[in-house]
Amino acid sequence: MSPEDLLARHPELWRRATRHPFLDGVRDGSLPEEAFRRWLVQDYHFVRGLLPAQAYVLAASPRPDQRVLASGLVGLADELDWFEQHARPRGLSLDVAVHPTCRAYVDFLRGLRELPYAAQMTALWACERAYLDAWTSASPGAPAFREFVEHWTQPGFAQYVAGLEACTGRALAWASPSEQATAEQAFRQVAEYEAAFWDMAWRGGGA
Ligand code: HMH
Repeated sequence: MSPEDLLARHPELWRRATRHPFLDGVRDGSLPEEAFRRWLVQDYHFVRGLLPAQAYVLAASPRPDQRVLASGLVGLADELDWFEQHARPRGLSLDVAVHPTCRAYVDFLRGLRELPYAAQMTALWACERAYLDAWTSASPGAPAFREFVEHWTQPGFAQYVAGLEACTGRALAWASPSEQATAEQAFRQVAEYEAAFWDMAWRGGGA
């Protein structure tokens, strides 16, 4: 089982994770500002949770995977600066309650360290691949949102996702059948959390 096999085996789930009226609104400019602001604040909190979760994956990683995971940690720290810089001119406070949908996703990431390494790596890759595919669907984006579309569609980000995919491919190739099943389950959970995250940003509700 490879990362591409996972995508091919769950096309409908992946579509829901990466296609959404929120993203259509980013593309054509019809996205309500309120939904965008809700997404921005909650995504900041998501990345706040992802960074330490990824640090645990790095701690468990084999030697060939260390560079891509470590570079990703630096990238996530940069991304937090970037979110803070975007929140300020919009008058957005980042000091708000974390939405239950975001909290559940972060709790899942925090729990990854209990899983076999192949499942940890699969989840990290799926999470970033989802953003690459989702924002690509919104490309080039209406002027108001273009900078955000560019952030997750630039070649550097696509290369990072490819790096994670290579690590995931190796981990899955080494994994036992039961570890592979756990990895597939983690993939499905990430896709569900991604779909729920867009719903949360779009409608504001849904726990
Ligand atoms: C919800 N998924 C979500 N937010 C993100 N920033 C990423 C994935 C990619 O880092």
